[in-house]
Amino acid sequence: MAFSTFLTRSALCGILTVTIAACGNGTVAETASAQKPAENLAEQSIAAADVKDVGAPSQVWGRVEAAPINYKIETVADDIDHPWSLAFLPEGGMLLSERGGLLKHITDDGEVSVVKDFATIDDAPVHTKDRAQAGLFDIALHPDFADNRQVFISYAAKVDKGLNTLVVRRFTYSKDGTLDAGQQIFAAKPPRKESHHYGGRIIFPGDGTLMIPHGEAYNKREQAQTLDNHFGKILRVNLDGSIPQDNPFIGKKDALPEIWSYGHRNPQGIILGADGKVYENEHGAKGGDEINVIEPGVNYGWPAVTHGIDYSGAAISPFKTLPGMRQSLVHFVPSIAPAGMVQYSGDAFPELQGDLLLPALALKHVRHVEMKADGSLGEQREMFGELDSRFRDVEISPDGYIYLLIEERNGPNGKVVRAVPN
Ligand SMILES: [Ca+2]
Repeated sequence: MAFSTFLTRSALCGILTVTIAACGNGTVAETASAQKPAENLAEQSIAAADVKDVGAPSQVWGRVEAAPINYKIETVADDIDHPWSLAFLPEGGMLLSERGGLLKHITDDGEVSVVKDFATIDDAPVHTKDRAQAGLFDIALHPDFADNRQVFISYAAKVDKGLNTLVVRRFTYSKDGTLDAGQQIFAAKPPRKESHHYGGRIIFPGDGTLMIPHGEAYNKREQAQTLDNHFGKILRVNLDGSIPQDNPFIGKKDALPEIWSYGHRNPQGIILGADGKVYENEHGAKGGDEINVIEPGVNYGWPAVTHGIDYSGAAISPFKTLPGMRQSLVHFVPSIAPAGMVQYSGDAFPELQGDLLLPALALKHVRHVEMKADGSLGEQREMFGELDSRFRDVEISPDGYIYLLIEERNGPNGKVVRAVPN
């Protein structure tokens, strides 16, 4: 069957050549109070010269206007239980992960089939927990996938004694649609009992390695500041799981050699930018979500430095900056809960070229962040707010269409939709 197509409010707006915000959407209407960026520069009282290695002051962004681009939304697949990640196959079709543990295949015509149930992996079955964050996470096709058919998949795996941990496993995905038994190349240390804050996304940073952000398990935030564990770290390993000899803490006493950067809370989006830098976003607590540029050996501050407060309203730290702890590029107040990130590249929406798109869970939109040629971040807009959905992931297809993974918070009725030019 072909993709079903329906016009959304935004598509109608497109026909009328007006912005989504002018169409009376309740969520976007709240942006009437959006502040302009010039009024939003945070921490102007902090002189960068007074502190070491903090970078420029972090910009704060609140609710913003809707992006005035023209598109229509098409449903790709529905009845998807907590979709988490999507990867486009060179032969057409795509692989999709469901947090509940199923890896699925979707044809270009929208037919869905199960490739593998990760509960059946004998030596490391998937750990899932209703209404928590554990399960099957990211799918990353090897940069030479078309030749070697290797795919890397991250997930929470069961470990002895009721514990679990983030693992990455390397598989071969055959052209006949089967996945081999695979081989585990990474397991975060030590394992945990918690089912929150895994990070979970993985990328190839372009140097023959794999980068693996790992969250601080919610309850282990102090450990994000010590190097003898993997909580609140971005890890970097070779594709066979061995340690790259240029990792920054090799040979340092009491430091794990996989660590690339530290002081992270719950990294969610990570990309290799077109400028060759690694950009990451992470959940703060209340009001502390961040976008960072990731560099080796750098301390990104959590929980000693944060722009957020705890969900209870309690302070987490009195410090928004400290010597030796890098400031984010931007932070979000209120938190948008970014769940991924892409840098747009494609022909379908030339007005988005080179910009960042962040799917947001809590504030139910996709945040469009302008990225300038020098890597600095400019204006922001909200997209797809009229869908009133929790966006788990956003991916760009080879033809430049914007694929959106939408989840139902406590139910199985998620879906994959795509935005195409109107
Ligand atoms: Ca930080």
